Amino acid sequence: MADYEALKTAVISGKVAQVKEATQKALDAGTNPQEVLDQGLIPAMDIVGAKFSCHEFYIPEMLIAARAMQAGIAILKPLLAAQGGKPRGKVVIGTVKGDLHDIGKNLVSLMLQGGGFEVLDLGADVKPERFVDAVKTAQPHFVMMSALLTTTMLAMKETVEALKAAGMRDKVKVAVGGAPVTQRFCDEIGADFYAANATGAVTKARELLPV
Ligand code: B1M
Repeated sequence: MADYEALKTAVISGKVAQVKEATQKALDAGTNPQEVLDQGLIPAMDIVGAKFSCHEFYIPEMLIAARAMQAGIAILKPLLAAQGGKPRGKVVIGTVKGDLHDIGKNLVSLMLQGGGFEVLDLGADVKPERFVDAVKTAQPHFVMMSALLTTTMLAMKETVEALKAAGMRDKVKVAVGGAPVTQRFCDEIGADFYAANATGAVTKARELLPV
């Protein structure tokens, strides 16, 4: 059985070697990689966020925990991506302008690849014009934006406006997500769909793909 408490403690305290060991142990015990992610690595980052909110953690601790989490994700990555197969559709993805949080976006990207999508990942702090250029050149079915800060959510609206101004809005479905993003915000800015998590993003993208 997977020891999620050990895994969470290792992430929270930023112990890379212990995260690798606990992740590998869980897999060796036959645990599904998705479960290791959902019950070990992701909840650990929620605890880190709570500690940051109550000033128990500061930026360095958040960074150290993020690095430890990424060590666990690196082990899960080939297993999560393995379900892939022939590309079903193309996605341009990025974290919006002014926002450096990329762990959630990377997970969405990874799960999309696992779900059979071809993904062009623009990274973090992506300006609206870069999204527009990528939509013009790559001609994806979807452009997906991630934001983790209430302040940077507004860059999602700017990007939708930039797509409209470039005459590209009706050429692509726009999807938004990230902790502060809601369905209501999605509707307000005229995006096509909101997903609360990586699995939701894959499911909705599949539903909307032309057959
Ligand atoms: Co920052 N940070 N951070 N941070 N950080 C938060 C987001 C915060 C909630 C912490 C807190 O106060 N409790 C808070 C935001 C408050 C707010 O705006 N409401 C915050 C703050 C304030 C800041 C700074 C401003 C701190 C400062 O400098 N004073 C600063 C901003 C820097 C910047 O971006 N310009 C900052 C910096 C950082 C680090 C660099 C230290 C680091 C990021 C490292 C990295 O990403 N490479 C960091 C971290 C690690 C966090 C927390 C602790 C964890 C984020 C994370 O990786 N979660 C976070 C607290 C928290 O979220 N609990 C926090 C795990 C990840 C798997 O979840 O990203 O939500 P998440 O992604 C999920 C879903 O949201 C969804 O699917 C993912 C997987 O299921 N999803 C999508 C995400 N994108 C999607 C796109 C889609 C669909 C679904 O498209 C369709």
